[in-house]
Amino acid sequence: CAMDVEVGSVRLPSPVMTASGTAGHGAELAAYQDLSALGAVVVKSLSADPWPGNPAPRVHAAAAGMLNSVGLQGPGVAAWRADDLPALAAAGARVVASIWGRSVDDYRRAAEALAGVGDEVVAVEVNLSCPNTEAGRDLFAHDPDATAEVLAATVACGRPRWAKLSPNTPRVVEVAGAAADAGAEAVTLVNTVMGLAIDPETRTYRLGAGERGGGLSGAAIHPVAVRVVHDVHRAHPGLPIVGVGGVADAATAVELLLAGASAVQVGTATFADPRAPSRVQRDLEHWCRRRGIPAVAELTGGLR
Ligand code: RRO
Repeated sequence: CAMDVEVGSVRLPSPVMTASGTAGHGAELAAYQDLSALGAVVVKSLSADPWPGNPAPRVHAAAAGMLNSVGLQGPGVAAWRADDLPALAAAGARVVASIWGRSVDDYRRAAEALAGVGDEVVAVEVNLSCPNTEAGRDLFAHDPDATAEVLAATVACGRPRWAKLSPNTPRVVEVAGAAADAGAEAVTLVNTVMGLAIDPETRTYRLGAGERGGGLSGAAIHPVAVRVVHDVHRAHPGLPIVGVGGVADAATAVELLLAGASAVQVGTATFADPRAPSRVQRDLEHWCRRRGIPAVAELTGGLR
């Protein structure tokens, strides 16, 4: 089964990549799999400046998924280029740099700081949808105009841009259209679902972010991701989609592909098994081969 896919103008040897936030800022997963064999490695969102993130605890294991309130901790784009990117390049990974900002100007500066980056960076994922910000519910990805403004401000990165959008709004289909109109080559669907966990014994919030809760990921949100990918694909059939949310094996990956995704990202599954991205890739290849499917790309939007 041919495993290569295209996400807009970006050609990848496999549709399976890591999800932002799960592979760290660099080559943390290199000890567990050949990063060059994955479709791409998407690094944790970087801002123009270093950022300390939220107080601990930052993760909580929920019944069917995981809550996180990391709060965008990171070294900033320039330090990442100097300290982390070389190991990814040495591992032969295709890198997707994820960027974020607390203002349009922050996004602009993060994009400018990526200008002239090496060819190993094949795309830039513009994260408009982190639920763990001071802005809380007022995310860029909840508003088509704010989304368009950020995309207009990030051209200077010089790479195809994928807009990472939020499932926490009924306007996600409209926002995806606005992102495409403003220059996004693809959309990554979806970021985490806003959640909250309370400790019954201490009667306190489980996560250090307190009342701001955290983002729910993993098995619990897989059907949410399938729904959003499906609805965006129906409304914007020409817009490439990277599907993410609860991908843990071939079946969960294939669901997102059939719903309209051209590629998928593996996130939460990596915390239980750091080899999850390469395992899903192998599982997907076997799944296709057993069914005589000649090319994984033909699954995209193949829902009957
Ligand atoms: O760092 C985080 O808290 C975080 C980010 Br940037 C994001 O996009 N999604 C998420 O669940 N957590």
